[in-house]
Amino acid sequence: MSVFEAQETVALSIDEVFALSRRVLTGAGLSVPHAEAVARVITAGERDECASHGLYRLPGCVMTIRSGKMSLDAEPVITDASPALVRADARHAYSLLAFERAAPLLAQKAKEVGVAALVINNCFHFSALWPEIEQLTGMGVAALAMTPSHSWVAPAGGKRGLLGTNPIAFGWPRPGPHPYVFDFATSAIARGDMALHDIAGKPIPEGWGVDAEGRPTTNARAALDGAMLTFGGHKGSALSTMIELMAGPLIGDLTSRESMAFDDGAKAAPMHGELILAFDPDLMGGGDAAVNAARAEALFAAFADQDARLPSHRRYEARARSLADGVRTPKVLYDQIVALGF
Ligand code: NDP
Ligand code: PYC
Repeated sequence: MSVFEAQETVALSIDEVFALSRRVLTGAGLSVPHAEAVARVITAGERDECASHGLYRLPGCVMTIRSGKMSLDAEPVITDASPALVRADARHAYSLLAFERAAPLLAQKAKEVGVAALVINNCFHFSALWPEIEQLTGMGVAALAMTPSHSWVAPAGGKRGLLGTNPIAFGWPRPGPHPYVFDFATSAIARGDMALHDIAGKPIPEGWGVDAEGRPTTNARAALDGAMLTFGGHKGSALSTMIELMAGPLIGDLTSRESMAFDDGAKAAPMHGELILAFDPDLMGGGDAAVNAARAEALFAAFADQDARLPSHRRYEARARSLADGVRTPKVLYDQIVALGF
């Protein structure tokens, strides 16, 4: 349920969401290829009712553009680094164009070698990972993506920000339009969702954050100003640390703590790297691909047998609704976008 339930909304078609996003981003100075790559992902977020990574992000994008830290037009440099490695240097621009340009080569390499990696370096990153995972499953490969962010999250047992909200996402290709995909922050909730609680004036559940003195709080603003907590205690903390390492030092890029230091109070989007792994089920399965795919389908069917839903099922239902009827975005968020003046 949305934290803005029962509040005034504005109706928009999917095309209007894209046009609004593109207008704001180009108006703020982003080049057309970058603006359209970002607008596509914001539109997908709004369409799938992922409010924390939909239109709500536009004011933050404008703040990032105006920070002076980001390149507004750098063309990503894609390098065929080895039989199993693609490197994409985003050159201090947003990550999304670099991903779009490099993803086909990543999938091709996975199909040639079995498993391949895409390393994106030097990128500003604000987006949900599932749109990237869905692009890869659409190319017939399984995929795993992860990225640091800013050091807003205390490690298990700690009280101060050290780790990022560090999302991890996985996708498995399936027959039909709906792959198996999960995508979650390793903090108890995405920071975007915590901020939406603050805007809506709603309390947060215990366990999401601590205040600036390290005391448990149900006040979203206090937790945003203090520290967020990991999901699953020490388990989320360890998974988040793995992401810091795998999408940080392993790929020669910044940790969340280093990204925060780079930001130096500008309040721009995090700047770091991203690691995306792709796996070819045919090559790795080593046997009859159709039999292996059917065994995966049997696993998914067993969820339905006990009325358990698969991750992304809510998104796919929201997508169908939005494509038919458009979206309703909270007026308070829409007004913030209009106030940007583009
Ligand atoms: P959620 O906790 O809302 O959802 C996490 C995943 O769990 C989704 O795939 C969701 O599917 C699934 N899920 C939720 N409830 C159930 C259920 N009852 N049964 C089965 N599956 C379920 O997400 P988060 O708040 O953790 O993250 C939100 C987004 O924020 C992510 O897309 C992430 O990429 C993004 N993010 C980006 C960051 C960045 O640095 N770029 C940092 C942190 C987060 P469904 O959507 O269908 O509900
Ligand atoms: O919601 O945690 C978040 C987030 C961080 C960077 C982009 N989104």
